[in-house]
Amino acid sequence: MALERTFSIIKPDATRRNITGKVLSYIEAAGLRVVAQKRLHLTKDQAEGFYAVHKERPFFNDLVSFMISGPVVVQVLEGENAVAKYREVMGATNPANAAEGTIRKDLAESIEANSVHGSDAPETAAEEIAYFFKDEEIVG
Ligand code: IDP
Repeated sequence: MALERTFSIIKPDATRRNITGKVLSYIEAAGLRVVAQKRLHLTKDQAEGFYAVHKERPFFNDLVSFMISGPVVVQVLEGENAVAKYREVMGATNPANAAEGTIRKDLAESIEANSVHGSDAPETAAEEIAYFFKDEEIVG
């Protein structure tokens, strides 16, 4: 199968607890490679733009506030079936429903502060990667 790329965010609850390396260990154990990575503090505009698809949802304002509450680590992950594989490694949105051994089951704090974001489809992945990275910043 061809290599695929997905977009990941290690969220502020994880940077606050200094467990970005722990999150990364799940990613690498799943056979995904980090081919681009940077730490940044999202602006309100960036966070609102990134989550624009959720702007009518009741949790939108809280989600944006949470995402700008501390630094994040944005990443491009590469591997076979990377989009679906990362969703599997992340686990369900609500850590209470996440499967054993997933990032969210083991590390997340709540349905909002759930430690990681991962693209939900290859098309979304391409858009999300382009939102944060230039082509030359991705080294496969
Ligand atoms: P996903 O991150 O598992 O793809 P989405 O439904 O796309 O889940 O939601 C985006 C993010 O919004 C979640 O990761 C979580 O941080 C937050 N979120 C989703 N549902 C709720 C909720 O019911 N209350 C608070 N925050 C939520």
